[in-house]
Amino acid sequence: AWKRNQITSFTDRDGFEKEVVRHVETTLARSMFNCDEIAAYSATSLAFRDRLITHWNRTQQRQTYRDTKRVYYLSLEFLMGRALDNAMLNVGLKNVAQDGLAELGFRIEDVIKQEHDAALGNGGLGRLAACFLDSLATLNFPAWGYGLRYRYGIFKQEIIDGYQVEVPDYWLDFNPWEFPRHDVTVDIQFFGQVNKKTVGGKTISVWEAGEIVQAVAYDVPIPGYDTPTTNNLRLWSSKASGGEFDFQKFNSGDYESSVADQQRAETISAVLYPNDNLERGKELRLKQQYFWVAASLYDIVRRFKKSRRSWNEFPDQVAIQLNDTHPTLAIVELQRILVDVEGLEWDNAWEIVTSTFGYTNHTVLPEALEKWPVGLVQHLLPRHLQIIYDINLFFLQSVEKAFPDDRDMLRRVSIIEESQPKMVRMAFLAIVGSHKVNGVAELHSDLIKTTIFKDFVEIYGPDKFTNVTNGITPRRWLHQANPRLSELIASKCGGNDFLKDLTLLNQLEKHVQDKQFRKEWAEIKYANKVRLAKHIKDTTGVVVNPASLFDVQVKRIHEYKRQQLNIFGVIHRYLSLKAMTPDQRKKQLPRVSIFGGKAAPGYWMAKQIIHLINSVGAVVNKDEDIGDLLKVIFLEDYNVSKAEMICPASDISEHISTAGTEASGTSNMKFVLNGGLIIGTCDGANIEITREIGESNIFLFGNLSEDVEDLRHAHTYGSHTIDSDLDKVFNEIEKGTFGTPHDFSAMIAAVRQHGDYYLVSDDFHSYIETHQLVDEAYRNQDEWIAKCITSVSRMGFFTSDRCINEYAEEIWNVEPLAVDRH
Ligand code: 26Y
Repeated sequence: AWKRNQITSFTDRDGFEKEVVRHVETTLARSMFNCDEIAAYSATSLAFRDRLITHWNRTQQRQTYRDTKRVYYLSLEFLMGRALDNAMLNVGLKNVAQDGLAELGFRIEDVIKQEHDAALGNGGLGRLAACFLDSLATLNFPAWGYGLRYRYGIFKQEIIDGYQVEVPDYWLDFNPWEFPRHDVTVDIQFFGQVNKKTVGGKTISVWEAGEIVQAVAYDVPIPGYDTPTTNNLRLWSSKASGGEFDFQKFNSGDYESSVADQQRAETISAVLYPNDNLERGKELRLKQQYFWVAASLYDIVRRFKKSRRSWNEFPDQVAIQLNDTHPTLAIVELQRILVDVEGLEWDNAWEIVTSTFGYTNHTVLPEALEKWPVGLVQHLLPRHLQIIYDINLFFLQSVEKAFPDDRDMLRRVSIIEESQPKMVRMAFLAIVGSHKVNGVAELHSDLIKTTIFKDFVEIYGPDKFTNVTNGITPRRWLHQANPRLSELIASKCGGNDFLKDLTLLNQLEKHVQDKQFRKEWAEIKYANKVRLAKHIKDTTGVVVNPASLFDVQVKRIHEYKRQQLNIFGVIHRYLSLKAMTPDQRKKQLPRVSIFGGKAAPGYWMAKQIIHLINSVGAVVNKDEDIGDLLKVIFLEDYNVSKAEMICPASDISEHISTAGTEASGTSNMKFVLNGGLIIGTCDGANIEITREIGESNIFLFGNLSEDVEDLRHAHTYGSHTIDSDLDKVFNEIEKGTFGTPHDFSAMIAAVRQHGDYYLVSDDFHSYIETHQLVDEAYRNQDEWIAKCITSVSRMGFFTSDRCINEYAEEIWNVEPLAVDRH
C-alpha cells in the first residue's frame, strides 16, 4: 500500500513554518531574506492549499465511490472574495499560521490583505452563490458549483472629482486557489446549421458547427467549516480549439487572422458583464451563457455515464439548480443531448429534463428579466431554437387543453413573445423546464406567484412554486469578519458550535441584562468603528469621530434601492442643523452617513446619484458650523473584503428599497448579525427579519408593497404633490449649494416630473421621522446595545445552512455524505 500525503500536511507551528519556507524557496524561487508580504501571502496560501488538496481528493473519491445524488449549482456569478482567511478558519489552523507568520516577522492581518478579491459577480446573486458553496461543503453535501473563469471580474471603482470611473480588474496574475485542468476540456460549438439524417429508419437532427471553441476547466477547492469535506467549484475558461494557432492558416501565411481567431475565442470568458438587474441583450453574453452551460452539462453527463445507469435514473443522480435565468439554456441543451445525441424519445427525455432542474428567481423588475431575440438565438444556436419552439408547442398544446377558451392565456404564457422582433422569454422557459421554482424571501415568492408568474400558478398548481428565504454564511460574515464579537458570543454560547447551528445564538438572550457583557459588546463595536474610521481617513482624508452614529448604506447603486432617498434625507438633516442656533446644535447627535457601491457603467442615473453623494460630502464635510455633527462619506470600490470591514462597524444600516422591489437583500442579515440595527422598508427579507427579531428592534418606515401600484397610478393620472420637506431639499440643490444644479436636475425631475416611480416623495416624511426615532434610541446606549444583542440572538434563521437544508429537502432530494473525521 502506498503512503498518502506525507509531504504536505502540517499540524503545528513548526510544520507550518517549514512549509512556508519551502514554498518561498522552491515554488516561488525566492530567498527568505527578501520575502515580502506578498511572498508571505503566496507561501501561506500554497501551504494551506496543499492541505486542502488532500481533503479535496478524498472528498471527490468518496463521492465517486458512493455514487449518491449530487447537486450542481449553475451560476454565472460567484462573488467569493478572499480565500486565505476563510481556508485557515475552516480548516481550523489560523492560530498556527498566526504564530508561524509572527515568528517569520509578519502580522497575519497584513498578509491576509495581500490577496486580491475574487470578484466574479455583481452583488447579491453572486455572493449568495458563494455563501451556498460554503454551506454545501460545511453540511457535507456532494455538490459542485459551475461558473465562468472571467479574466476580468467586476471593475474596480475609482472616484475622480466625485464621479465613478471604471478600471479593469485583472485579478489572475497569481492565483494559488485555482488548478488548471488542461486535460479536462470540452469543445463547444456555435453557429452553423441543422441537417436531418436518417439512421436505422429514424430521422435525427445533426447540428453542424460553424465555429468551435474549447472550454478548459479550472478547479477551485471549497473547504467546509470543521469538516474534511472539500467540494469543487469548476470554472470554465475559453480557448481557441485545436491548440494555440490554427496551423493551416498559420502555415498559409495568414498569421494575423489565426491570432484573431484565438482572441475571439478567448473573448468569451474575458469579462464579467457589470450589469445588475438590467438586461442588455448582448450577443457575447448569450455566447458566454451557452459556452458555460454546454461545458458544464457535458461534464455532468460524462460523470453520470461512468456509473452505467439507465437514463431514467439521471434525476435520481443529478439535481441542477439554475441561479436565475442566466443558465436556462441548460434545459434546452440537456434535451438536445438526450434526443439528438443519445437517441431518447422526446417525451422520455423531457420527463428526465424537467425532473432534473430547479429554477431560482431573484427579481420581479421587468427590466431585469432576460429575453433573447429569436433571430439571435437562431443564428448562434440553430438547433436550440428548434428545440425551444418544440418545447413551446407541446407546452401550449397542454395549456390549450386545460384552458380551451382562453386564447389570451396562450399569448401571455408563450415562451416566444410575439413582439417585433420576437423574443425568447427565458424565465418562462425556466419555469416550463423545471420541477420547482422558488423565490428568495416570503414576500418575493408571494409576489412572483401573484404577478409575473400568475398564469403559471394556474397552469401547474401552486405546489410547483415555493419559497426559500436567503441566508448568509456565519463563518465568513461573523467569525471571519468580526473575530472579537464571534469570540465573545462563543464565551456565552458554549463554544463555537453556534457557527454550525446558528440557532444556538438564542443563548445570548439570557445575558442581555449582563452589564459586563454589554460593556464588552459595546467596546467591540467601538473598536470596529475605529478601524473603519481609520480606513475612511486613509482613503478619503476625512476625519470622522468613532463616537458618532455610523449610518451605512452599501450595495449596488440602483434607483430601486433608493440611495437618492438617503442622500436627500442627509441634505434635509444638513439644512436642519444649519438652521439651528449653536446651543441647539450642541444637543444634536453626531452622525456619519456612509455610502458605498458600484453603478453599472451604462447606468447614467446611478452615476448621477454617486456624484450627488460626493458633492454633498464635499460641502458638508468642510462646513465648520457642522463639524462632527454630520459627515458624508462615499467609500470607493465596495467589494466583499470591504464589506467584511464595514458590516461590523455599523450602528444602523439602510435597506430602503421601494416596497416590493428588493427580492430579499442579504446585507440586511449581515449587518444585524454583526450587532447593528437597521432602518428599512417592508420589503424582501426585512419582513422576516422583523418577524424574527421583533418589531421593537427594527426601524421600519414607508408605504407597503400592496399600495405601490395605486400610488404610481395616482402619480400618473391624479395630482402629484411633492412632500414639502423634500421640496426644500430640491430647492437647495437647485440654488447651487452642492455645485452646478444642472448636474442633478434629472434626479429631481424623476420625482417631480416623471411620476416618481420609486415613491421617493411618498416615503420621504416617514423616512425622516424614522431617522429621528433612530437618533432618540441611540441616545440611550444601554438600551441600544440591548436591542443589538437581542437581535443577534434571534438571527439563527438567516444562516445559509438552513437555506441549503431547505433546498436539499424541498427541491433537490439529496442527502449529506457522512464523513469520517480520521
Ligand atoms: C440579466 C442580467 C443583466 C442580470 C445580472 C445580474 C440580472 C440580474 C443580476 C443580479 C441580480 C441580483 O443580484 N439580485 C439580487 O439577488 C439577491 C440574492 O437572491 C437578492 O437578495 C437581491 O434582493 C436581488 O436584488
